[in-house]
Amino acid sequence: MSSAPADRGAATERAEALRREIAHHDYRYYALDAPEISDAAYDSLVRELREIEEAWPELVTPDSPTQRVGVAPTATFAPVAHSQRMYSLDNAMDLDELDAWLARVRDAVGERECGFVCELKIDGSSLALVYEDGALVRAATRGDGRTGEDVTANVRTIRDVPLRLRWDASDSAPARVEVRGEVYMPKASFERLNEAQEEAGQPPFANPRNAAAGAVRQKDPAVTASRDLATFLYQVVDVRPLGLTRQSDALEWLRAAGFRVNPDVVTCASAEEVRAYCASAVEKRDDLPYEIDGVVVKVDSFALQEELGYTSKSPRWAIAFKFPPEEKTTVLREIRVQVGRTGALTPLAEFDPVTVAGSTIARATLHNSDEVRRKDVRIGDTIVVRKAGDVIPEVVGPVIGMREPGAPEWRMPAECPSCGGPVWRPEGEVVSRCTNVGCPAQRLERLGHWAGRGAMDIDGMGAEIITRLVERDLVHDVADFYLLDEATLAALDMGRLKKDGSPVVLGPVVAAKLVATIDASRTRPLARVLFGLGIRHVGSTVAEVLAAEFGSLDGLMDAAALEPPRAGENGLTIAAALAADPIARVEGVGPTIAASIRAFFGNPDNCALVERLRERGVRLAEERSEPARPQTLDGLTFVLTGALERFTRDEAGAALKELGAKVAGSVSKKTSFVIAGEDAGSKYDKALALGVPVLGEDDLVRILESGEPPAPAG
Ligand code: 3BD
Repeated sequence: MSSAPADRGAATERAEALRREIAHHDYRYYALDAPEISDAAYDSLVRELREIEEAWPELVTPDSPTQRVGVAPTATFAPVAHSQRMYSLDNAMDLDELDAWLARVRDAVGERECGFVCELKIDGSSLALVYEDGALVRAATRGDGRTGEDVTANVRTIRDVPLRLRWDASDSAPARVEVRGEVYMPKASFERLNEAQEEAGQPPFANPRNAAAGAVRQKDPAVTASRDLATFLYQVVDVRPLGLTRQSDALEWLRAAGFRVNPDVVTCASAEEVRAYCASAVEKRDDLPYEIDGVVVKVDSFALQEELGYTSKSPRWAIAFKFPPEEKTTVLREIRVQVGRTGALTPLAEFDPVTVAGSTIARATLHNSDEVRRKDVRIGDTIVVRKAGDVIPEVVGPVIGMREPGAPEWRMPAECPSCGGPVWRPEGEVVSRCTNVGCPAQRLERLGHWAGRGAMDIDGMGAEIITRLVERDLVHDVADFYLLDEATLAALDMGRLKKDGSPVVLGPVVAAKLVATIDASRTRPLARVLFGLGIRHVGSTVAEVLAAEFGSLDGLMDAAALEPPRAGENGLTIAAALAADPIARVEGVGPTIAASIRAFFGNPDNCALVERLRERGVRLAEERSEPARPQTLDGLTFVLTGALERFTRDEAGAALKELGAKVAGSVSKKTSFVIAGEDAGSKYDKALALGVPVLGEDDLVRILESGEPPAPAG
């Protein structure tokens, strides 16, 4: 029964009162973490408001707490130009680097007093919120710092984001305020989400940061609403109209305006206090309900901030003190040996699950037997684990003092764990291999590789279905995928039973989709076919180069059929032999890869496989088309390194190639330009050493937009 007033005036008044009251309790609960009423009482207020709004739909306002999930799913997010650039932060990787920064600030500030604000560095995703006349009108992601994406509908569903500032428009609320902060997923919510992902057969998120960023970019706001996100705000963009003079005051203003501000913020009067806070913050890490990856130290005074200014990408008045990667101990239970598609045997450490940097890990690759010996890890050892780059699990080493006496050293088995075939480790190589080409584990890996993302991209053809297809003798090699029909797939027994005892089969809907994707894969670009064949040393980059050079599989096979010229014979120098080899002379290929390609096509089984693919309608040549854009970068070789903000390296490489450029994987004297993104590493150093000009992402964008080659160095 609805308790909504029957009179419109009374309904309006009651709805307004309820909204004010609910906003107040939201503030108490989310911003102050000090609720005044029970959850049940709060729910009752919301329910009453909802009933009034149902009875009087014209009384619904956009900032009503009932309207958080308001709009239908969208296909894309509109770009939003940030009113002021969202800068990056420089990192201090240890206390020495922090000291160096503090000293630089001291030099610039001189004798004047200089306080600092230390904030925990929340490991989430940045967000910019715009309020007009007190109401939330826009929420945007950071994007590349200049342009973000409009995620307003999604951010409205985050419960701690106020839909209105805590002032009436008549009060001190300025006409337009922009605030910035971090949206994150609490550790507990992240664990729950990943459990649900697993139950639904979906891949888990690597860490809470990725999960939060993903939740904010959901097509459907209802999904974002279900993800339990939270925020901490740390910046008021235009402080002058508000009369704020320091960061500590800005944080106070944010609190008063109704935002959540991290409670662990401290102001420090001296460099010593900053150092002490940073050194001790590491200890907090495990006890907090959310992930942090460091401390952000900021000069408190806005006047001093302005004096210190900015570098091309970050403020000089702030620094991120990064924690060392978190390390945990656990017990190594097993070293399992995995068989790869080329027969390579990889030892895999399996240990008791531990939570590291926000997610639970239970295994890590040990790469090869040399690595196991070098680390000297033994089954039963207590081991130290961490996440490299905060994503990839890694075994650091054993805690030797806790080793059981007599624990034996680990050895690579002499037989393949999948087929029992002989294991061989060539002289001078680190990798042991199963030498049986018929090895079932290798076959499954080869089939999976062909169907995989970087290769023929047969979406839906996962490990489980492939295993069943092989078991049922329906697929022996990759060409057999192209013989599968809907009826066969629909009836495929998945090896499980339903509750009623009948076998689970793939079914007609999935089967029809799968047949369509298999068919679509017949016309993938040649490079993907080449990569999919799984020729040793032919990764996706080499495959691209080969496809561009030879244009067809036949072209490559013809070149491979030629006996390669040998250095030393007929007085041939190494360079001359290389130049005379049509495969090895291709930039980025070389003699090792050429030999591997010849070995592959020298095997009649592989040639027969190629013929079967041809017969079954797989396109084995490049689709010839005129270049769409003038080839203005012809003759230039680029190397991409570091993380770009606006595209992936693959996308940037493809765009450069469209203009006729070559894209290489490593820096040499032949490199024309290096494009360095964020955290560029050794390639950047090598470019500097060789005097190769280094360009930034902005230069790259200019090149791609104008089609003009960059100006030469100098
Ligand atoms: C936090 C910049 C400044 C306003 C620039 C000084 C780099 C992510 O808790 N302050 C914080 C936090 C992040 C910040 C600033 N204060 N910038 C801050 C930040 N308490 N995480 N960040 N960001 C936010 C970034 N994000 C993605 C890619 C590159 N940079």
